[in-house]
Amino acid sequence: MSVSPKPPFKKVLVANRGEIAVRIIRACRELGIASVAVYSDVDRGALHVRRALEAYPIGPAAASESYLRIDKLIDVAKKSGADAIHPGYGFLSENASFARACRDAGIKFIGPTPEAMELMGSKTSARQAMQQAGVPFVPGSAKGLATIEEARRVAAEVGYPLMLKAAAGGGGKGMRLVRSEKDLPAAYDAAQSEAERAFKNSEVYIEKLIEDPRHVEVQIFGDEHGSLLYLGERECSIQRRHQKVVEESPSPIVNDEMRRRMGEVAVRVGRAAGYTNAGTVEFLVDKEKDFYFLEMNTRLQVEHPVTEFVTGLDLVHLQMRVAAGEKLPFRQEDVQLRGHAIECRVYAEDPENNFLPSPGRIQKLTLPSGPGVRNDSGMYEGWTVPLDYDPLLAKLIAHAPTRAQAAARLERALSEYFVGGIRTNLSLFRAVLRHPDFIAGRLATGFLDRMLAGQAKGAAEDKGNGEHAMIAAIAAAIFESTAPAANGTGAKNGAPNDSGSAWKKTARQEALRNE
Ligand code: MV4
Repeated sequence: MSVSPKPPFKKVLVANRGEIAVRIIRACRELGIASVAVYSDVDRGALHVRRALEAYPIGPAAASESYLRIDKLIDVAKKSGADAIHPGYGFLSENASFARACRDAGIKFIGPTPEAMELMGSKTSARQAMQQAGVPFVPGSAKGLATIEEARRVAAEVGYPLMLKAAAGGGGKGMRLVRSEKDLPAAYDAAQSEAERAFKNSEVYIEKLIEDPRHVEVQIFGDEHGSLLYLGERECSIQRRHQKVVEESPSPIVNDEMRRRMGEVAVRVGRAAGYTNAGTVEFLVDKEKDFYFLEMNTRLQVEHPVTEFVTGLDLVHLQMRVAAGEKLPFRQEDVQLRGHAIECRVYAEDPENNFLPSPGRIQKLTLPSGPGVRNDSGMYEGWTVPLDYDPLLAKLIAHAPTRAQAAARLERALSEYFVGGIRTNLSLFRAVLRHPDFIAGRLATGFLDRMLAGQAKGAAEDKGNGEHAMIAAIAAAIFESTAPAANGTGAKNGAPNDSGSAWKKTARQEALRNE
C-alpha cells in the first residue's frame, strides 16, 4: 500500500453492492477517503451498508429502480458531498451515459472517459478501431451487416463454421453459432431479433469460429498523463454459461515472450481508445496459441484480485489515485509477476440442482484464513441473501510461489470454508482443482461442461442408463471428494431448503447477472 500525504478524494460514493462495494469501501478507508453506500430496500442490512461511513436508500429491490438509476445516484452524490463515484462492476460500470452524467455534475467518475466507454461498448466500432490500429482481431466483418445478402457474402469469404454476434452484446449475449450456409438465414433472423430485444439494437456481425478457444485477458492501466501499462494476464477459461467460475494469473500457457507480445497489443488497444484507468483486453487464444482481440471491458473486473496478488499492486487504490489526476507511480519495467494466484467464485447456487440460485438466510459461516489466502465477501452470518441480484457471495483467492502450491493452498482454504443454511457451489471447486486437465493446465472454454458431462457419463456407464443415474452421477462426482466440514459436524456445505418459484424465475433472468 502506498502512503501518500493527501487522499485522492474527500468522499467517494460507491454505486454498487455486494463484495465489490465492500472491496471499494475498504480501499477508501485505507486511503483516508470517506465512503458513501447506496442500497435498495432489500439491501438495508447488507454488509456494504454496515461498512460505509454513510448510507442512503435509493429505491426498490429491482435494479432498474435503484442501482441502475443515474438520477438517484447523482442526487445522493450531491446531497452527501461526494467528489467521486466508483461504479464497481456490472450495473452502471460500463454505461457511458452515467460517466457523462457524473462529468456534467462535476463529480469524478472513477473509470475511463465516456468516449472510450462508447467506443468499446459497440463491438463493431471497437473492431474497426482495432483494425486501423493493426491489432489482430478474430477474422470476420469489421462492420455490422446491413442485409442477409451482405451476411451471405461475408460468410462465404470468412468460411464456416462462424459466429454471429450482436454489436451491442458482449459476454456471450446475442451469439449464434452457424455451422453451414443453410443455417445462416434463420440464425441471422434469430440473432437480430434477440439483439433487438436484449439491447434495443439489432446490429449483428460475423466472426470466424475459434474452436474450443481459451479466454486470456490482459489487465491494462492508464493515467491521465500518457502512461499506459500492462499488468500481466488472467486465464479465465473455466466458465459455465459465460459465467467465469475459476480464474488464475499467470495463464499456464503464456510464457514471458507471449506475455510481452500480448501486453504490447493490449496497450495498443488502449492507446487506440484513448484509455485511462483500469481496463481489461480480452483475447481468444487458439490451439496454435495465436491470440485475437475479442472485446475490451472498461471497468474493474471481478477477478482483479489474482492480478493484485501476483503484481503486489492494489488496483482500487490505483484507480482512485489515477482518477484524481496522479501519475502512475511505476513504469512497465517495474511490473514484476511473483508466484501464482487462483480464484474461486463462490455463488449461492446449487450444483446438485442445475445450478439454480439458492436463497435464504446464512445460518452459519466459517471463513478460511492463513498464509496466502484472501476472501472478498459481501456476506455475514445471519444475513439473508436477496433473490434480486447476481448470486456471487464471495471470492476465495490463494497465492503461492508455484501453480501447484497455489492450487494446494486453495484446496486447503476450501476445506476451512463453511456456509450453512443455503446451497453454494463450494463443493465444485475440489473436483476442478483435482481434475487431471486442470492440474496439467489443459484449459479451454469447454473444460467445465466437459468435466460435468464426463462425470455424468462415467457414472451412467457404471450404474446403467437413465436420467436419475446421470443426475446422481454428477452429484456423486462433485461430492465424492468433499471432506468433512470444518465445523466438525461432518455436514457438507449448505443445507437443504426448498427452492421457491421466485428463485426459479430469478434463475431465468440471466440479464441480472452482473458480468
Ligand atoms: C467466440 C468463440 C469462438 N469463436 N468467438 C463467449 C463470450 C463472448 N465474450 C465471446 N464468446 C465466444 N466467442 C469466436 N469467433 C467462443 C466463445 C465462447 C467463450 C469465450 C470465452 C469464454 C468462454 C466461452 C464459452 C463459450 C463460447
